[in-house]
Amino acid sequence: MEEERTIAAISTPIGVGGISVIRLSGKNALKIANKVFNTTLKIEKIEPRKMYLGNFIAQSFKEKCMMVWFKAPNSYTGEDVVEFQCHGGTVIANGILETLIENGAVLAGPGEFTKQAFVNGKLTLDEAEGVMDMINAESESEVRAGYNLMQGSLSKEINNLQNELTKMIAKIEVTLDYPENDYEEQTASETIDGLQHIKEKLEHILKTSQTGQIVKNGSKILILGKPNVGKSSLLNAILNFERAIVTSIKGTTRDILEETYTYKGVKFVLTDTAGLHEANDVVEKIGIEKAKKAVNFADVILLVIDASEPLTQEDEEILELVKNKKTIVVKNKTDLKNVVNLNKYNFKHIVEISALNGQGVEDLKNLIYNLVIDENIINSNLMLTNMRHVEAIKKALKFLDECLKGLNAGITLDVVSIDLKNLWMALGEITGNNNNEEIINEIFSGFCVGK
Ligand SMILES: Nc1nc2c(ncn2[C@@H]2O[C@H](COP(=O)(O)OP(=O)(O)O)[C@@H](O)[C@H]2O)c(=O)[nH]1
Ligand SMILES: [Mg+2]
Repeated sequence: MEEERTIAAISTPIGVGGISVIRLSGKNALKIANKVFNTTLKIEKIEPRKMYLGNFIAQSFKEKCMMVWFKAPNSYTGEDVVEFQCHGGTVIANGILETLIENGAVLAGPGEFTKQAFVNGKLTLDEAEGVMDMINAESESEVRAGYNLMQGSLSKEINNLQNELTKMIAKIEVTLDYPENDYEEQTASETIDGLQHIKEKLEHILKTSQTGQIVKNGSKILILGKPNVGKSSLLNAILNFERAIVTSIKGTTRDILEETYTYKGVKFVLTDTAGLHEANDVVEKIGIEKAKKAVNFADVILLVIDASEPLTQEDEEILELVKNKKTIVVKNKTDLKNVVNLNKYNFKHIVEISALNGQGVEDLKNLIYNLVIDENIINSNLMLTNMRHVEAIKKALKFLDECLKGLNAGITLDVVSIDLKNLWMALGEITGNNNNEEIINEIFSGFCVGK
């Protein structure tokens, strides 16, 4: 029977380590544990949230380990949960898991503990996604964003907006269904004001998604320039290790080279390219074509020029290629001379560095960060990092605009009410709260129509 299902899985990475954790969740968690785990206390005496030392009797070995019971509903999943902390080791953890399955548990599917938490109302959908984001985070800013999501920063906001809508819809429905009662009517202008307020909130949330996407996927930084200006040297200087081969021979970097680094807790994906020039070598030519294409996907372009020499035609062509992109012109080799003249160009960001001795590289990293990251957003507790949420908010805004358009054109509230419900549902997609029944309940509880 579905409700009897008790799931089990190893919750720590498989491998050799100090400890492994095996988790059981479901109605029979304690019953199953009791069959395989011996401790000095009888099962009836075991208290929740206390650690017990005992012997786990696996099929082919015994293991001295700890057990803890989280009593429903006060557990991660909302069901009875039992966790075993055993010695870390593939055979031990697998043996314990197999024994649990042998004794009535079933193997948990991916994310099933968290899914169960959602089903039991412990987490909203977006909060569950926050848990996953934290686990998969590759930078500190991603961890912070995941934590905020998990803590309900988005779901609280969305719930508030849904509640505002619920009240509007309820008032409209009451006015329509019980016209003989003189309840205070929801007017069109009231609805417009209410919707404007929701629109502002949603647009404000949506605005955070640009920074959010960078936090989630990393910011793409592309190094461009003619051969031998020091592109690969710059990549190495930014990464702080010798990743790319640097020589004085033109065409040393023939393909695209991609590496990540973090700065102030944000992930950056840095790409070194083959120098842009007329190449005869086929491999180098392909590298150059790739570099030109990459221009379109970069968040910031670092255009490297050799400060110790006047600009050449090759430089000028590349400057032309990126003039409408978010570009930082990097004047390299300033340890030699600084003779290059950029007066006839209108670049806003010009940084002088020496990739050889590292001078100016920190300032450059800071400038890159400031160009892609809005600190107000990254430090606030609400930032959209998940495309599913972005799409749901865009969808909601579409319905909202439909409502406003209708209302401004004088369409009656009963017709508009359909789009209002669609808007409510689109918001509910974010949290998993899109059960229409709630609106119905609200109508009757909030307004007490009588009889
Ligand atoms: N003096 C000086 N030489 C540099 C600097 N950066 C790079 N170089 C030299 O310029 C040459 C080409 O460098 P590389 O990074 O391979 O250039 P790329 O072809 O643009 O990738 C090498 O001999 C480097 O040592 C710098 O800041 N100062
Ligand atoms: Mg190179």
